[in-house]
Amino acid sequence: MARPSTVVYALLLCTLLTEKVLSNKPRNVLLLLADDGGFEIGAYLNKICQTPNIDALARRSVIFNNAFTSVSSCSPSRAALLTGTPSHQNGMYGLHHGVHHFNSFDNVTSLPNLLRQHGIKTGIIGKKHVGPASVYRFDYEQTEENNHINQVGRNITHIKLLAREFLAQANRDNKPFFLYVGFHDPHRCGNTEPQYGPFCERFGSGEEGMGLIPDWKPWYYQWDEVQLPFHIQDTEAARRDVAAQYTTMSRLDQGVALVIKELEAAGHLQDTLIIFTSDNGIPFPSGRTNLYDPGLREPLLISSPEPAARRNEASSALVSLLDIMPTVLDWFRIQQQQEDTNDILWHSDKPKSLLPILEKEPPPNEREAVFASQTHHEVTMYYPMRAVRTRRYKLIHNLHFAMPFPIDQDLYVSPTFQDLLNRTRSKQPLPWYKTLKQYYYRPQWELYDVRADPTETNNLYGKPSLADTWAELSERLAAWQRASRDPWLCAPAALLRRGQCRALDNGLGAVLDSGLGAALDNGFGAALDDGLGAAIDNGLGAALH
Ligand SMILES: *[C@@H]1O[C@H](CO)[C@@H](O)[C@H](O)[C@H]1NC(C)=O
Ligand SMILES: *[C@@H]1O[C@H](CO)[C@@H](O)[C@H](O)[C@H]1NC(C)=O
Ligand SMILES: *[C@@H]1O[C@H](CO)[C@@H](O)[C@H](O)[C@H]1NC(C)=O
Ligand SMILES: [Ca+2]
Repeated sequence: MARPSTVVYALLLCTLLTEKVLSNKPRNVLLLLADDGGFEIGAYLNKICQTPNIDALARRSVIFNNAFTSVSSCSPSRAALLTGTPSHQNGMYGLHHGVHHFNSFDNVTSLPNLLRQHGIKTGIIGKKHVGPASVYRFDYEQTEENNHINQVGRNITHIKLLAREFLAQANRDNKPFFLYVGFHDPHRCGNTEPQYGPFCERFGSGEEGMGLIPDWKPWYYQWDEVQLPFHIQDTEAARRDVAAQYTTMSRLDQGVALVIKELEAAGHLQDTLIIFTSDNGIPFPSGRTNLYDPGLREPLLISSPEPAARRNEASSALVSLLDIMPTVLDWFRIQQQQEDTNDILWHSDKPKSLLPILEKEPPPNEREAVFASQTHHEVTMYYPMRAVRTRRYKLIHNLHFAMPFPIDQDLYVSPTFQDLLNRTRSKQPLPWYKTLKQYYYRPQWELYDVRADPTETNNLYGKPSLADTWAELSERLAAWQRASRDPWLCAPAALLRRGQCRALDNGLGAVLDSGLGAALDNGFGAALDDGLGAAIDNGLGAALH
């Protein structure tokens, strides 16, 4: 009788030991970041744009259907992703490069700095677009700071060779690694290098004067066959723009395959967590720089090599790119010290590790929420907005709503936006879901039932039946702003001083004794709409010619 149980115990012991050994084996992370990438992906049900390699990654991943960036702008989104904090908390209020010159605060803790302290080798290839250098230091950096952005961000042959170099170094150093590949595709380039087409879709195509990227086989599309998102006007000019974007997606897609192949060749496909996502929405109206869903919603694929990991399964959990940092730390089993605050936050309103979702789909929860904070894109584009989104509702607070919504240079010169301007000026038919006037002038509060109204066209703010919903969401948004130390907490009705909102008596709100945005007045949106109509027609043409 003793023998079988001894065997059982021995087996158990063995299993426990193996598990212990396995759990101590090196684990790595590969983060693949698209630039302005959206859902032009087969795995996300685009039937026209061909992305066989991202689709193959999706078959080994959990496919997140409700992932959102916390800010729809390049540098702020990257800073948020690398710190787990919204842009208003880490100080990256807008773009980092050139005259925009935004940086995070010097005292911010970033993912690469934290990982390095724990003996993990960190590398970045491609677009970095954040600073200061001391806050975002990687051991290995091949970025726009020491290369031409097209070489490290779009030349996938070059990117492949750099990934090979980094992985060889990590193997030689015998260290676990975090490799961040910041593709510049499918970003526009009509503003910077129009000779390559609106999306740089001809860069390296092998056509005369375009150079060659040996590993890229471009896919070309007919303008009349593209799958047009609801927020882009249905015209030939816009469709041709989207067709160019699709061609650029083929370079991103093949680049993803090359980097994963390098990972495999270096012997790390079985011990690396692979994350694929994008920094902000697509560079079209209502996309990038907007807190509407086309600006905030991102593709997110996470592929875990763990035996128990879900594969080729969709998750409907509401997640934020702010969750990436806790996820990576959890993967490396690093405890992050949480800053102590006395603020009461809903448990789900803090960034959280997504690793549990990779094993089991959490039950659908109507209480889940994601948050967004946008302040600038370009330095001239001051248009602060804060938003909270649950599965059912989205509340956007346009803090400086009386100003026209700003347009970035990159979008402005695009064929799609030029077409909107031309048609509006010449009063041609504009098959679009908005008018330019509506696009520029937005009310202070926008409340949408995103389940019933996914295009966010029916603003329910002020509807008596939703008064409680608005009160709850605006309080929850204010609580998140307070917990994340938002300098804009009291705007636009009051001034923030020593943690208190002090009324400005500017007609935008009642006295803010509660210290919460909840006291901001209601019924304001209606008054505003009327007041602005006349000013728009006059001011618009001059400002944008
Ligand atoms: C970090 O720096 C900012 C800006 O100087 C400051 O407001 C903030 O209190 C600092 N945070 C910490 C934790 O020291
Ligand atoms: C891309 O990189 C490869 C390898 O460095 C180089 O041979 C090729 O000329 C580059 N292509 C372009 C278009 O710059
Ligand atoms: C818009 O109009 C300008 C000036 O008439 C013209 O040069 C341009 O090609 C037009 N663009 C589009 C996209 O229609
Ligand atoms: Ca971007």
